[in-house]
Amino acid sequence: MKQFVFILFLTFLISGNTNAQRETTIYDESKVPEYQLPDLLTRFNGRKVKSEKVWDTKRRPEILKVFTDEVYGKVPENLKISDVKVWETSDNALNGLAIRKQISLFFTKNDKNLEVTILMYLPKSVNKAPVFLALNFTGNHTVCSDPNIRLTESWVENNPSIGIINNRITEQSRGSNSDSYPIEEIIKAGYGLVTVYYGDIDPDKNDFSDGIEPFFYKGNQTKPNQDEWGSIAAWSWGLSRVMDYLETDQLVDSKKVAVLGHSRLGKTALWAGATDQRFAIIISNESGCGGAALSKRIFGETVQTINTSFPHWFCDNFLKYNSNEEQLPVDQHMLLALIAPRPLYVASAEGDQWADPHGEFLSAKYASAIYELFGLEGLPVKEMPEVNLPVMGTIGYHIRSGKHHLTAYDWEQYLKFADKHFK
Ligand code: GTR
Repeated sequence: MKQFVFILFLTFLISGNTNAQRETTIYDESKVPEYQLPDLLTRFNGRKVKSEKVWDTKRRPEILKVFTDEVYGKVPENLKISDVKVWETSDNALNGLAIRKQISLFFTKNDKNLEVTILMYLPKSVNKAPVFLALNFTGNHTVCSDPNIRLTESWVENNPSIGIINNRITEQSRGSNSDSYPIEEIIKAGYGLVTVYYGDIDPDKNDFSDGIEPFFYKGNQTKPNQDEWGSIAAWSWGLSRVMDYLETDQLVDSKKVAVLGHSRLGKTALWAGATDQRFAIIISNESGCGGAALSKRIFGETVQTINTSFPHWFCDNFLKYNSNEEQLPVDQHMLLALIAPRPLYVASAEGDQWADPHGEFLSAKYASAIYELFGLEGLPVKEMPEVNLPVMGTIGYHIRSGKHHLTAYDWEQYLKFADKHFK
């Protein structure tokens, strides 16, 4: 009996230790616990995937289903754009360099209305322009100091340093995020920039009473069901609706839309690329946990940390994997593989260990197996490249010096990558 109690006590100590370990963030490569990744080329029934056809018709759909049901959540119903309003088209923007266009998409259902405003800058020199489509964090007017950009009326997270008070923006924040959007360089390279404030689609807070989700509630429902969308899936749904609009706009080449996002919006760009194959290039800037970084590799942010800090980003089913990543039937290299054979760029920053740069790189490396199935080179290297030495195959990757941010350096690489695949 004594022995039994002692063993019980030992078990308690050991499991206590494991949990304690999980509470401290791992930033040391030698402390990463062992993990096993599901094989991309083995179906859940154990059969091997040997052809593009089996990938497209069997393996890809089963992986997409797990990500939908267990990670990001289902879109409950279809909802089309109810109305489009073009506020303006000016061919004299940025000192005559660009066309500026501002359009609102309206979504209406029962007594609910949502307005999502698109800002576009397009090169005058290109007939139907290839574009980068990027959601932004604090309103369209923050991407450029252009006084003609309309101000959003949606909820915005408070930031008194740029005059965002009572969750409303003011003039003070105009242009405040322009270092992340080198619009002139983009235009001079022959591309357009299309941007939308992500909070127009769904305000980024743990509250499902606003944004697009309530449009689909049934009866007394107050939040999505546990396999239904969190905010990431809602934002990427919004990207697809912007794509619906772009397909109708004569100024844009909708076959050449590169969807790009930074951080939580990088996770969103990846999910948009996985769920909507109209996006021709997918770019994830420092998307980290729930984005490009592997979840089963415990380093930096973990499933538990992200679900605790941002309980509204994923579907509730994802909570099952808090400190339990080994039970996840998928990992993020499989999300990247859903983008194949389309070009994909994954970027990390040396000063962004929270996002696990090595885990982002490994994910891109393992996803390469599916690009190879298509006869393409995925990542052109097997080992992580040096800092500031980008590599570009059909999958591109870089780790740059500096912190968690979307920078001009990142854009330089994305423009080269787009040239490589679009021109
Ligand atoms: C962090 C979060 C990351 C990343 C980032 C961002 O706090 O832990 O997953 O998404 O926010 O979006 O800025």
